[in-house]
Amino acid sequence: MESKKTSKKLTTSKDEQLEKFSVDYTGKPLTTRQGLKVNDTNNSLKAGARGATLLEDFMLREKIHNFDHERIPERIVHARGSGAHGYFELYDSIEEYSKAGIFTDTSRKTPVFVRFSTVAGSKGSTDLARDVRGFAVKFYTDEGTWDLVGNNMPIFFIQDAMKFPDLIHSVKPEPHQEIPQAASAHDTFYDFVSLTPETLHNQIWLMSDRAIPRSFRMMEGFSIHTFRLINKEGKAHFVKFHWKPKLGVHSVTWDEAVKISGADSDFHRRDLWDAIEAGQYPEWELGLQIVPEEDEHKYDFDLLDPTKLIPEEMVPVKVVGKMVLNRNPENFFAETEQVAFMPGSIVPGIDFTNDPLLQGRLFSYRDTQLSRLGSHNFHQIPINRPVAEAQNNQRDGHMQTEIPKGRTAYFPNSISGGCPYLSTVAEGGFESYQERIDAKKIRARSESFNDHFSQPALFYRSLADWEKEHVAGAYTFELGKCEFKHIKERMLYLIDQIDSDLAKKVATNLGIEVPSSVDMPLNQAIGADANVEEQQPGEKKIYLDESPKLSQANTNFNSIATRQIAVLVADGFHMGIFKKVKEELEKEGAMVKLVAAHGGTVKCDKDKDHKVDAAIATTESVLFDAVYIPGGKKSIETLMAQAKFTKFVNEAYKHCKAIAVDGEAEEFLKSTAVMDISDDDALFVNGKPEAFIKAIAQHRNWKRREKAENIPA
Ligand code: HDE
Repeated sequence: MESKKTSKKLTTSKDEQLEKFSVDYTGKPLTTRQGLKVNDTNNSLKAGARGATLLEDFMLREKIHNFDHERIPERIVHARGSGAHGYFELYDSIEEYSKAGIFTDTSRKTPVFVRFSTVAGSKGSTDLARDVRGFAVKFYTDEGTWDLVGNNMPIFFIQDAMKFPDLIHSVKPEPHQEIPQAASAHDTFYDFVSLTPETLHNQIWLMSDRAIPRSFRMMEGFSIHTFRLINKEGKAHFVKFHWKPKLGVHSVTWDEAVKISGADSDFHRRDLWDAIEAGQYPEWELGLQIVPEEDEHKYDFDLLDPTKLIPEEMVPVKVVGKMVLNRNPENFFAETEQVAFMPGSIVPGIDFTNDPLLQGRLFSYRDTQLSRLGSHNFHQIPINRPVAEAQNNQRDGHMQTEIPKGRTAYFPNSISGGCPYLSTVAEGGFESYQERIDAKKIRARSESFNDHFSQPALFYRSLADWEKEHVAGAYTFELGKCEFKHIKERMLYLIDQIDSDLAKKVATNLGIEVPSSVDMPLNQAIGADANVEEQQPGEKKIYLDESPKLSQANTNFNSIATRQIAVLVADGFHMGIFKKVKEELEKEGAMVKLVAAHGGTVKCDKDKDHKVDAAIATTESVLFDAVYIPGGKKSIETLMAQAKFTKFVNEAYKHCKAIAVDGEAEEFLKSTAVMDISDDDALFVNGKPEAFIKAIAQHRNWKRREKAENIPA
């Protein structure tokens, strides 16, 4: 018999539901799938010890049969992901906008399951690819499941679902050789992008630091699409959803991303898992940008166009609640892999708009689960079960695991008393928003979607200098990987429309000129009979000089919680000051890790053993946020004798991280490539822990970047 598992704290109704499906084999005998006890699972049944294996061996057949079918197709996009359980709480009712229980009942703790993902790479690809990140939240509400399936960037590449297969085919590995994996830096992607100017906005976000987050816990999330909120009176407001991370929005540099991919390609997955295991639960606030229906045409862009954001300076984000992730999955496959998100899952009080990208998604997600999960009964898989009661006359099919009672599976019926019965709107029955539609059936794009340059330009203008440099570096890397000159030139031509300086910088790095005109067969991107003149990518408008909220320079810098601090030590390290520094760092929630010359334990100057978290041979500086080196003559001599410690410090310096040293460690610091110890806000020699903490909270000292850039680490 399988026993129930009770080790984890169950905080939500979904946790309790999942617990009923959990099994724990501790203290149980091994059996076949039929419950037969097994006495040998190492040898097959043979005719003699060296003899042929017998067909009779049902145990061998069962074991191999199961193994043969273990894998399921990975997601066509967002294959690589990591999930966690948690809950959502509302601060104040917003019943004036929405009648949804989740937005009106402040006493609820709505269970959630969240899956973060990269888009292009396969299931086993690196977490640190330059890519958009998926941010999919399943709310198990009392009125049914609501899936808010968003990304960490507020806009998308294309305006119409019809183009999605083309976009994805262009970014996925090229079909002839299946190269490159989890990378957009190749010809087919830029061929498509450069022929499809609507992609430029998301494309420039992809070149920014947003595409290489420090952690899933330090990313924003966005619905991208405009949705509707509907109140009790049936009045609608447009809404865009935002997730704001409590820890702020932070990224790594491209040089780190490349190195982390080798040092720990599970970096984001591990980070999320470890933070939750340590009780440092990640939190986001849910914010809404609400626009009255009357204001639909008030803006210089179309609210239905998913390549446009509403600058927060124009419509502020109203924070309404918070989400906390407090439990890791018990089993990756059963939960994170089998979870099925569908933007079509909504609840009364929330509704769609005619955003043509959203409309296509409403079909795709249900459809794709069939090839991934194998049966339309995927909603019965424990992670996909609603917490709200679900009953209807949809029946049978592969892997039906429920036993519906009774004689009827149709509606209306009298034999079952009309059950399951219909609900009125007042009782919670879903009613679609009664949007007036009076239009011709036409395969076309709205002219109001035409402006492709204003918002990428606004984004670029709003970035800090160091962020702009990163964008130029990213374009250089990505276009530098393209083989076709005409593709690079077409890209430069388009970048030039966004910002001429940026285009010039990239062109210089690529060793080519920014062209003044290019061959741009726009009717390929629009339609054979389209009036290309009318469908030009549009004049650049300046409706806002800058949108400071778009820059990571203006995020939260108030916490070092969960930051990883490497302490470089060898036998004989000075315990005195280190003890105080460690206490101060841990008080602020940082994770202090001893990185030593060898594994096992290391002795301090008080001759006490301290557990080593990582031997220098097994770790890299890019996996940490800051470095501290305590004094101790013997310890420092050992560190200085091993080149990898020097490399560790050089890299931390190169990546503009905070470094603090005490006592004899000053000598070590001087022997590294670190420059101008006195003139750096994030370098401390015999300094105060408070100053070190403040510098770590700043994430990076970008003022150092010019000096640090040329360090050969
Ligand atoms: Fe998706 N997308 N998508 N997407 N998407 C999928 O659904 C699709 C789009 C997003 O962690 C697939 O279950 C189409 C926008 C996330 O399980 C698939 C279009 C946004 C995830 C699919 C889009 C997203 C997916 C693959 C254009 C941000 C991962 C497996 C019309 C708002 C969910 C699956 C998870 C996954 C289709 C565009 C976000 C094939 C057709 C825009 C976060 O159904």
